[in-house]
Amino acid sequence: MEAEKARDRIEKLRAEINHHNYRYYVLDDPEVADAEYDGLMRELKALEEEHPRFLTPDSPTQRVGAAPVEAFGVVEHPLPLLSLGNAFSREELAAWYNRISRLLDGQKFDFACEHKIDGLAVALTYINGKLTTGATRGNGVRGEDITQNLRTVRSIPLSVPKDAPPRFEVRGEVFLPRAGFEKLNRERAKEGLPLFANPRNAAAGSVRQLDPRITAKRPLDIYIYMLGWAEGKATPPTHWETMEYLKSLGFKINPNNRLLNSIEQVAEFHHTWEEKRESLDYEADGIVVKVNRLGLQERLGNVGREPRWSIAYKFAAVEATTILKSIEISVGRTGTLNPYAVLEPVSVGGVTIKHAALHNEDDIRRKDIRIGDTVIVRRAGEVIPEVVKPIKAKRSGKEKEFSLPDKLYNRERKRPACPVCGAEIFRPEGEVMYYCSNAACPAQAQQSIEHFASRGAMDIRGIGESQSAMLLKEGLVKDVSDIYYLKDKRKQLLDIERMAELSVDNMLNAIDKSKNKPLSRVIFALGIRHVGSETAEILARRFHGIEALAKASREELINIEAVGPKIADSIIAFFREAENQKIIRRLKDAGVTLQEEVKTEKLPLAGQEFVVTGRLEAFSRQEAEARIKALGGTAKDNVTRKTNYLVVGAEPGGNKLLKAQELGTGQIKEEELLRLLGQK
Ligand code: 5U1
Repeated sequence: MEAEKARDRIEKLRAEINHHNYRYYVLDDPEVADAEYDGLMRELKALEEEHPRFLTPDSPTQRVGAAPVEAFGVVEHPLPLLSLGNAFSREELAAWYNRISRLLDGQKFDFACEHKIDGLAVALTYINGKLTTGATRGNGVRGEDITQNLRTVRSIPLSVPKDAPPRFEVRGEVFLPRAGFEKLNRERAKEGLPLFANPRNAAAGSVRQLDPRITAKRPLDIYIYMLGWAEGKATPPTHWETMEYLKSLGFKINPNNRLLNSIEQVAEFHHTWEEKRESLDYEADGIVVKVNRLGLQERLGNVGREPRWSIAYKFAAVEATTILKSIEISVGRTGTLNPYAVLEPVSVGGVTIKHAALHNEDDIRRKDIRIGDTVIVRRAGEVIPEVVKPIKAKRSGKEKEFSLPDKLYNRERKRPACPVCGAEIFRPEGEVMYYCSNAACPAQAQQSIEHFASRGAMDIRGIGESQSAMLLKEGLVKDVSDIYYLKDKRKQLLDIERMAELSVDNMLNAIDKSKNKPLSRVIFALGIRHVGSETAEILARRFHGIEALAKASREELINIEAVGPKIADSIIAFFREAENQKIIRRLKDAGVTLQEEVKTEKLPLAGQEFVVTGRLEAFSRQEAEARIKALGGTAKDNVTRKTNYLVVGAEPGGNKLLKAQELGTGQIKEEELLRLLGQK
């Protein structure tokens, strides 16, 4: 066929196939028989083979999967993907509702309710009508680039209509329907391959395949659950209308979603689906409740990494009964002595459980849990399984009560002792945990060192569990800073049994290389309580250096969107500790990156502080803040003397306006902001 004609036919065929894909995979309502669809696909493939220059990545023929990759790239999310707080009971739901009602001054509002699907959260970016990036949630700030894999998911549109916003991102949950999961496991059983424990693991395993052709063979599906951000076109003012809008663009939206107008209806929705959840073709572990109006969502904002305007109201967790064989104690990184249950292995909702949390001694006593008891264990979502309660009716009389000091009684020392270092244990007044009294306890030091060197932190290959233990035992390190002085102890390292010259040199090289890891990694590696990798990134971006972070006031810290009082207090306590100050000094002397160059001076909004209030037309508030930051400015939640501009959108919050008037802060409209951002 001549080129011109072939191109026209290719375009027609693609449009027709995309339409049938949409009918089949999104609406679940096909218009043509399989044979007819296959015929169209065959014709398109043949034409693309004949005219390869007309092949494009968004062609429906490309859903079979691109070539394998060696590793996934990293995608920085322009706006973090938030996680959700949980409610486990009607009371906790009511407490959430009362809290936000108070914050909204008693104003009435609607709720959008959806199933919380147990799958894998992803973000899909569309630019000029085409799917350009698909990424995992990762730590919320950075995810993995799995675009090629997501292209194979038939219900993800590869292109959207021309009238869609020129740039936008949607977020959703990729999952494996139960039927697909069972079929996949049947096939794997036939091939003698290990089976997936549950649909979630199977979905995650399928999406994170380095070979997209394998992903293409898995019957993955998606429901889109929110618009992340959009630019260049106004989008609707409520979540519900946004979902309708996304549906009109071809995205798959869960037909079980409901718009409800009272908290009683929300509870009813939860109750109905808790009873009927087995009838769903996907696994759901609860419902997600969202305040419908986006303006109100913005007013409520986030606390830490969780939005105040949404909550996951979980279904009752999956439970099983088993025998509690013993209670053992592990020593945490902060010296806590953590009791945990050793169980007769049991399958709970498809996952085999051998250990479960027991929290603390008071909890064990309150629940009257005894060694030898038949117990109920519960697994809810991602959290560590826990022992719920004993079944007292099954007792034989031989069960033993547990006491932590008795368990840790050391005959030689004639007192309870830390199971790792033998030091005294203590329980501070008013606290539920026992602690090891030895700040240099190898368990603490060892876990700190392991964490410091781990892949997500300083990524020092060659320092893992056994090497950390060995370095401590030999007295070559006492804390994490000593790692950087090991190069002076090469001879001692070589003297150690099992340390070959090559592995010593590899380790020393890896240590040297790690000095250049970005500041965010160092902050995470320090192991400050409650500071995960995501918070560490945010802190690094905000402070650019350890010294500035160490000097930050509680108020300054709390004002950062991702930092709540718990994290702020933990950061302050960490830097107040003399031992930690010494570690920081030694890291600095060794040349570890503790300061990052601030490049913002040359950026147009450097030194300018913005607060946004109300709804903006061109983009969401979060997106506006991200763009301000990208140009070197800062964006804050509250107006203070330091604020340069209050950006006033539609339905602005009264408090911010009042404060700005009181302080004489400059107020600008969205148009002016667009100009400052160079978009007008
Ligand atoms: N259905 C649904 N799942 N889900 C998960 N909606 C939804 N929303 C989420 C998450 C984490 O987060 C937003 C509320 C921020």
